[in-house]
Amino acid sequence: MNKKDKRAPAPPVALWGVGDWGVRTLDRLPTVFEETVKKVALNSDLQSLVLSSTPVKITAGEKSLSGSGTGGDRVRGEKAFAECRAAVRKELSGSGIVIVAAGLGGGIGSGAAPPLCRLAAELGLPVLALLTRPFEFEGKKRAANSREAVEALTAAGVSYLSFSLDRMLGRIEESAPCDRAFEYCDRLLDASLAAVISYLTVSPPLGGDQARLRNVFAPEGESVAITVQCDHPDKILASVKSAVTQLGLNPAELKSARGALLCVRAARLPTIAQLRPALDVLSRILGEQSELLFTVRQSSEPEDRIRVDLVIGGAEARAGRAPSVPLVFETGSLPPRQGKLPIGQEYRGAFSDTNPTLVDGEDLDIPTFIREGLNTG
Ligand SMILES: Nc1nc2c(ncn2[C@@H]2O[C@H](COP(=O)(O)OP(=O)(O)OP(=O)(O)O)[C@@H](O)[C@H]2O)c(=O)[nH]1
Ligand SMILES: [Mg+2]
Repeated sequence: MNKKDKRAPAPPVALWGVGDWGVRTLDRLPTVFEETVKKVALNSDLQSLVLSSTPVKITAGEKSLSGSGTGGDRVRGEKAFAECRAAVRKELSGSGIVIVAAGLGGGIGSGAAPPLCRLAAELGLPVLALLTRPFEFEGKKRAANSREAVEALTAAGVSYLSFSLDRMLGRIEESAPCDRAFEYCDRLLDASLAAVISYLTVSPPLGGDQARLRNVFAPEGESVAITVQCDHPDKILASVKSAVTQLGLNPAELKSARGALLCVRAARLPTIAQLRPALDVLSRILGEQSELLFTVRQSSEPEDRIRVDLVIGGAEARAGRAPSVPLVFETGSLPPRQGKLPIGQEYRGAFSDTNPTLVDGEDLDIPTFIREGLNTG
């Protein structure tokens, strides 16, 4: 065995945060992933890198940008990446699967994420990207940056989950304060990322199959995600139904989605009997060609807090806001009488077992709107 062989093996996942949002996402990653994820922050903005707790940081565009942002210029972002390409290559070598997280719309995220993914692929590394597309209210320039970046990634054959922030925002009331809107989106995105990493870092058969996960990450279409919680493993089925309801996808969209990833986080792992009905429901509403993946993760939370994350990949793209579904906010304590929506809490949808679902005497577990396509938005 030579010296090189004695090194500790690389963590199975290399998570790259690109641009300001990407770097902040790294910092929010739950500590439970510390040993299985190598984090790398890539940004041109020195302030963002200095503030980040991520141990490995690469400054893009040291010469051309001197530590500042790109000012939303995608071409500058691409050039900045070219300047640090050698450092990136060095950091990538020997990696496990590479996940690139970037908020598209700005200059670095949109300009550097595509060449980073391409470089990783050239090095023979499996690559997945987790991307957000900007809110419509951020303007046309950011929309164009995002569109061009998505086109570049698609052309390079990169598998990605691409979340429309507008679509996510459609789920919360218009009266929600702006900062809370971003925060709400971040919670869903963080949960999606954690679900993906959980799946990748759990041994088969409960995860770890990169090729199957790639089936959910589509080189086209949109991703949608939802997080719900319940207080007993017997309620996982109801939670999954609630999650599906809140996704706001109509039956045709669900059938044509590329795939779904369900992640259950609980202090005590659920039994097959508790999990299977939920998977059966998903299996029935997804199409024959859709991938259905699930994983379970032990969490240090109280026994009565079971979290269910559902991520759908490759759904049909929709313009603008998704239709709102009425939300009932689940609160640990009484909500304040006035002020902000308790967006920091997890959500419960309108669906419950008491909703009318009796049509045709079949598929009784599926909410009415899923069966009848009423929610075509
Ligand atoms: N959900 C969420 N999205 C964000 C947040 N900050 C930025 N974004 C989204 O990410 C996009 C890119 O923003 P940044 O990451 O700040 O941009 P950047 O890649 O650093 O680009 P430049 O600073 O222009 O070089 C924005 O257009 C938003 O759509 C946030 O805190 N939460
Ligand atoms: Mg920036």
